[in-house]
Amino acid sequence: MFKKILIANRGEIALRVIRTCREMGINTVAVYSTADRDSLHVRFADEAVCIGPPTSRQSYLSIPNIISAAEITNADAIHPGYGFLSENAEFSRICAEYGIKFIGATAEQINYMGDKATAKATMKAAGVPVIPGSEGLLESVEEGKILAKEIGYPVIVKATAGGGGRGMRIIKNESEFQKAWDDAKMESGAAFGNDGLYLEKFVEEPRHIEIQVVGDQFGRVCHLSERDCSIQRRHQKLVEETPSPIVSPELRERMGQAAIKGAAAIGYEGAGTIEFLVDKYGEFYFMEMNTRIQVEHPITEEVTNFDLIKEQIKVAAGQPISGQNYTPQLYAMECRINAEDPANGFRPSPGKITQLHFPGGHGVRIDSHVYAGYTIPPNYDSMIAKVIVSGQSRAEVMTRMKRALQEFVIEGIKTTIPFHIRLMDDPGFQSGNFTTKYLETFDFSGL
Ligand code: MV4
Repeated sequence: MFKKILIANRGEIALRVIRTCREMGINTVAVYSTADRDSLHVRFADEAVCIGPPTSRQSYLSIPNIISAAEITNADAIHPGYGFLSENAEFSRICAEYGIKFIGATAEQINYMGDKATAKATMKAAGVPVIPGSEGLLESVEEGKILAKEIGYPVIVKATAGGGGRGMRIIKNESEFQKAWDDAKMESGAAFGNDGLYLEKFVEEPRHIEIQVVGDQFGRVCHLSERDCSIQRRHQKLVEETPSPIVSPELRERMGQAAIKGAAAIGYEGAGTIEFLVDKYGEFYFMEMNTRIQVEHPITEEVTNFDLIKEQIKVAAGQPISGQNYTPQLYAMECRINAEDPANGFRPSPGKITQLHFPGGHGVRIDSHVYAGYTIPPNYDSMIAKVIVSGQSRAEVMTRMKRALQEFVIEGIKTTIPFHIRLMDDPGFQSGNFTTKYLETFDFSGL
C-alpha cells in the first residue's frame, strides 16, 4: 500500500481524498496556490506545499510544480481528483516516468478516450451500442451531406477533441450544413488545436445516464449501477440521482453489461464512468467515457455503501476488486451548491461567507470545503458544497432534500440553494419524467 499520497487538487474533492487516506493510514500532501492558503485541504493534510500563484495554469495545472512537490515530499502516488490534471495524458505519463503512481488512467487510455471518434470506434468494436453516424472523422462537407441524407436530419457534428458540449453543432437540414460545419471546425481548431469532426444522428430530448465502473489490475470490471444526470444547465450538471426514474432492472442490466464490456476492452483499471444517452424509446447509446472520479460519485457511494476513493487507491496499489455488480436498494440525490446567482443567469458570486450552518440529520451528507469566514476566491469553479441525501424511495429523498436545503444557512454570497428548493417542489421534476432540456424552460425568476 502507498505510504504517502499527494492530492493534486483543491476544494471539496481534495478534502474527500484526504479523509479516505486518513482512514486507510496513508499520509497526505496537499498542494495549494497562494489563493488557497487558508483552505481546509491545506490544514487537514499532513503536509502542504505551495505550488504557485492563483492562476490555475501556474499552480494546479503546472506539471513541473506538482511533480516537484511530490519529489520533495517523497510521495509515492498522486490522486488528481476531477478537473485540472485528472484526464491529462502527459501528466499520467510523467508520473509513470518518475515512478509515482498516478491514481487514474494510463496516458494511452486517456488519449484513447479523449479522442471522441476513436473512443466511439473502440466502444463499437467492443459491442457497445453507439449512435448511427460517420465511421471516424468526416473527410469533407460533401461526405457529411451524403451521410446526413442517408441517416436523416437532424444530425449533429461533433469535435473529436471536444466533449462536455464544446465544438458541436446541430444541423436540421442540408441548407444549414455548410455553416454548421465551418463554425464547428473553426471553434474546435481554436479551442483544441484539432479540428477533426464526426457526425451522428441527433437524438432529440434524451436523458443523460451514466454507469459507474471499477476495474482492477487482474482484468476484472464491475459496475455500480447508474446515475441520472439529466438536470443540467449549459452542460453543467446541477442535480444527479440514483437509481434513474426511467431505468428498469432489465435496462440497468443491459447498460451495466455494455459499460463493463467497454471498460474491459481497454483494460480499464480504477474508477471510471461510461456516459450514455437514452432516447425516448429506451434505447441507449455510448456518448463518452470519463477516466476519473466524478463530482457526483457520492450518490453511488451512499446507495452501494462503497468508498469509491478507497476502491481507486486499493486498485492502484494492485489489490483486487470484489467483482460484484450492484443492484440498488436505496435512493440518493445530490444537489450542487454553487456560489452563483440563479435569478441572474447563474452569475458567479464569489466573496466572503459571513454566516454558515450546514444541514444534518438522518440520510444527509455534506461534502464541502467552506467554513464561516472563508472567502471564495474568484479564480476557480464556483461549486462550494454538495448536499447528498439518501432514503428508501425517490419521494422520501426529495422531501429530505428540501428539508436539508431549508436548513442550510449561508450568508454573504448568493447560491443555487433557492433554485434547488424550487426544483424539489416542481411537479415536472417530481414526476421523474424530464429530459436534458428540462431547465431550458424552467422559471428562474425571483429566486
Ligand atoms: C448528443 C446529443 C444528441 N444527439 N449527441 C452534450 C455533451 C456531449 N457529451 C454530447 N452531448 C450531446 N450529444 C447526439 N447524437 C445531445 C447532447 C446534449 C446533451 C447530452 C447530455 C446531457 C445534456 C445535453 C445537453 C445538450 C446536448
